[in-house]
Amino acid sequence: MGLIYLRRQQLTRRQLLKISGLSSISFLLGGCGTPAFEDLIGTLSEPLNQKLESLIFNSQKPVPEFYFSEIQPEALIVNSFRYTPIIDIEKYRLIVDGEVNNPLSLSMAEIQALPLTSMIIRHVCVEGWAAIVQWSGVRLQEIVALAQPKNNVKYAYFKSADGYYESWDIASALHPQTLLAYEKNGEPLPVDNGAPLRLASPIKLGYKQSKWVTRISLVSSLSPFKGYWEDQGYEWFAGL
Ligand SMILES: Nc1nc2c(c(=O)[nH]1)N[C@H]1C(S)=C(S)[C@@H](COP(=O)(O)O)O[C@H]1N2
Ligand SMILES: [Mo]
Repeated sequence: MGLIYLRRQQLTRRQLLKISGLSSISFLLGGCGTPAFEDLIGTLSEPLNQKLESLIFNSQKPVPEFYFSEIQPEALIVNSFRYTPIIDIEKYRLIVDGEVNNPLSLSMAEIQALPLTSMIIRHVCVEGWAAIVQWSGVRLQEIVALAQPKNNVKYAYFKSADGYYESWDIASALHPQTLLAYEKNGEPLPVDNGAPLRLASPIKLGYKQSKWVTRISLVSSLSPFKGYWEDQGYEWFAGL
């Protein structure tokens, strides 16, 4: 039994029902103890498959972080290849699909009910600038675990509302400091920096850190389209 399993036990039944798309109303109407209900809770409480779980626990060394006093609030330069998309927060859903047993469609309220992680890291852009930033949000591994990926999952694709796209190796996606952030430097994430939800991680270059993420697809192989900048010749792994 791993940490993921333990941490997921902290979610209340109500949260599990909400996240899995069943309201408490349908739960009441269906009645407690129906096979469907027990199946659902059984599925959601199962540990993450062994391969991905061992990735999380064995090979993921945390990157040292910075002090609060080292944050550089003016240094993060907005870098958008196109326009800033307009996203209606009420209608916004993060879709998680692909090779998973439990596809997800999560509202921001559901995402913000998950455990909050905060980190102070350096963002590095290939164009020659860097910034120490505090990001807060949910660990991507938390969301991946809820989706119950199959054993053959090797990559995560990220689709953004501005047409940007990215792909990551699954080990990097499951790193404990790879977050889906909704706060920057202690404030709600500004729209230009990717609100409502963006990737943030100290292990990858800036162009891997998709802003305005709307869909995560967990897949077993890479398509010829690996990422907006990668498809123009930039390195795919882009590790720091
Ligand atoms: N959707 C989307 N995400 C993106 C980009 C983009 O153009 N669109 N640019 C990337 C690049 S090159 C960098 S350096 C960072 C910049 O993040 P910031 O604009 O919050 O500083 O976002 C990355 N994520
Ligand atoms: Mo960048």
